Amino acid sequence: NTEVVTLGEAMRLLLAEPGVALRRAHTFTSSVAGAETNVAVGLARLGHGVRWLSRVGDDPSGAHVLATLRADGVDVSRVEVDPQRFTGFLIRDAETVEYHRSGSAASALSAAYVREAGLDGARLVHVSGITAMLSPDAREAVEALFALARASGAWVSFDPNVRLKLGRPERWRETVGPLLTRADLVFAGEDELELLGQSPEALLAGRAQTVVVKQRDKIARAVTAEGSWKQESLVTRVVDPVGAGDALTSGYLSAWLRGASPAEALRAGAACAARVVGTRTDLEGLPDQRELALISTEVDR
Ligand code: KDG
Repeated sequence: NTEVVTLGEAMRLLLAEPGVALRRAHTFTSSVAGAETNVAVGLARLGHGVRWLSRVGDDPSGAHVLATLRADGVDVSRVEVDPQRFTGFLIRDAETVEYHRSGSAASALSAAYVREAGLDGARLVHVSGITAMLSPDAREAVEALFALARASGAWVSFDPNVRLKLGRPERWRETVGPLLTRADLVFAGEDELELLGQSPEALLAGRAQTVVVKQRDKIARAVTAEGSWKQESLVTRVVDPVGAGDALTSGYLSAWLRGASPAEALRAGAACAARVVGTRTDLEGLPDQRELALISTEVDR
C-alpha cells in the first residue's frame, strides 16, 4: 500500500572515478540520481510503501532508472514512458555537475498526468523545487500534486533544493518561493531560505508545522510550534557529499511517519546523511532499518 508519493525527475548518473577532475575522467560509475528518487529509495529501504511519479524516455537509461528503483521496491507502475523524448542524464565528480536534461521526458510532466496518476491513498507527498523548475508544465504538475494532497488530507513535504544551474535566483524566488509557503514540512538549507527570502519562523507562522534547516555550521535544526531541536552532523568521513540532504529528509520523514519526536527524527536523518556522505553515489549509502539501528548503536558507544 502507498504511504508516500514523490514526484520528480530521475536521471542516469555517470560519476567520475574518485579524485579525478570531471574534464579528465575516463572511467565512470553508472547510477541513478534525482532528489525525489533519492528520498523514495531512502523511505522504501526503511520499510515504507513509496510510489514515484515521473516520466522517462523509451531508452536504455529509462529502463535502467526503472530497474534500479524497482529493485528497491519503489512502485514505478504509474511512470509514463515517452517514446518521443529521452531520459535525462548528468555527469559529475564530487564537485562539478554537467546536466543533460533540457527537453527530457520528465520536463514534460504535466498537471493532467499527476491527476490521472493520483495519490492512491498516500499520507504524505514529497517534492523538491527542482521539479517545479524543469518547465512551466512541470510546475503545474507540482501545483496539481499539492492540490491532490490538500483534497485528500495528505501532508506535503517540500525541499527547495536550489540548483542555480537550473535558473537564476529571481526565477527560483518566483517559481519555488510560493510553493515553499504551502508545504506542511519543509527541509531546506539556511542559504536556500535566505535566497528565497524565508525563515523558519515565517514559515511556521503560515502553513508549515515542521521546518528542518540544514545550517552552515553542519547542524540540522528542526523547528515546530512546540520548540526547536538541534542535531550535530554524524559524518566521520566525506567521500561524496551529494545526496546528503535527501538522505536526511528520508530518515527524518520515516521517523516522523512512525510518530517519533523531532529529536529522534533528526537523529535518524543525520545517520542516513552520514552514510550517504561516506559513499560515492546518491543511493548506495541509504540504510535499511537494520543498518540504521546499527549506526545509532555505534554512535552511542
Ligand atoms: O539532491 C541530490 C540531487 O541534486 C542529485 O541527485 C541530482 O536531482 C538532481 C539534480 O537535479 O541536481
